[in-house]
Amino acid sequence: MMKKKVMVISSVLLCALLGGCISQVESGANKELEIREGVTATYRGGIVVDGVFDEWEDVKWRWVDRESGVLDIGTKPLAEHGKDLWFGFALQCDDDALYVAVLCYDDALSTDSCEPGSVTGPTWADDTLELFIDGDHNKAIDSRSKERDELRYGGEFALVANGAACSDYSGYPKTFGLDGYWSGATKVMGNDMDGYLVRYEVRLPWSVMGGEVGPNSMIGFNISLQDDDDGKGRESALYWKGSEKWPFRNESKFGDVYLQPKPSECSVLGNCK
Ligand SMILES: [Ca+2]
Ligand SMILES: [Ca+2]
Ligand SMILES: [Ca+2]
Ligand SMILES: [Ca+2]
Repeated sequence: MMKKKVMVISSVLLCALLGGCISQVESGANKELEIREGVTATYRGGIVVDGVFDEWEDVKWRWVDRESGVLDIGTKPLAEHGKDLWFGFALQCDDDALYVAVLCYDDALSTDSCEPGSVTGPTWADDTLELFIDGDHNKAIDSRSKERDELRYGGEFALVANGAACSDYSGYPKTFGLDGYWSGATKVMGNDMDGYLVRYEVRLPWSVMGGEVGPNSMIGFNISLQDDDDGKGRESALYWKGSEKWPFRNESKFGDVYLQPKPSECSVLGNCK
């Protein structure tokens, strides 16, 4: 019952926030199909990374809550009332980059551990979006081996609700906002319903995935929200997919994402989905 309630709330909020209803709200019944078939990042030009979701109204959103997602077993369970934390996300791409839009509902906003504008710091200790890329799609069991050889194909890219960032656990540390590397924007909205909505919009160019992927290829992808509700460290970490232990480093449990080519090139390539 609680899950249904959350889904209804999320649909209503999106209608209000985006100025139009996002039609394809993912339900638990579709989850198995999604896992089997993977996810497509649809091709779209002209995405502006500004925390405004004009470009995300007609794409498929996926929803993750305490029932459908995976909790990092090293963190506290989310509260049962359903208002602790949940999020939705969508993926698009163009010739140069993967774009991620995230809408997160959280009952208590906390960003005390990272200074706005910083590009290295304990981002996991705040309300933070984390994106994980397996750019060579080899599904490594431990992407954080001390040799760091997996990280040149991606790794972790974290963006705090206040705009602080960290990519120290990727192959591209301290590159947030630099030309040719990754970027992102956030918007925190109101405390209606006794909570907050945070929009995250992130651009991850192929260069931070090793430079060998792009439209018409597959990557491994995962996403999490860290939830700090009372300052200092986080309480919970909720993932789209993953192993319960170390979901941030086991690529074999990530989701599969197909990067759609420009539609006009599909007939030439012959294998577009
Ligand atoms: Ca935008
Ligand atoms: Ca919370
Ligand atoms: Ca929080
Ligand atoms: Ca904190």
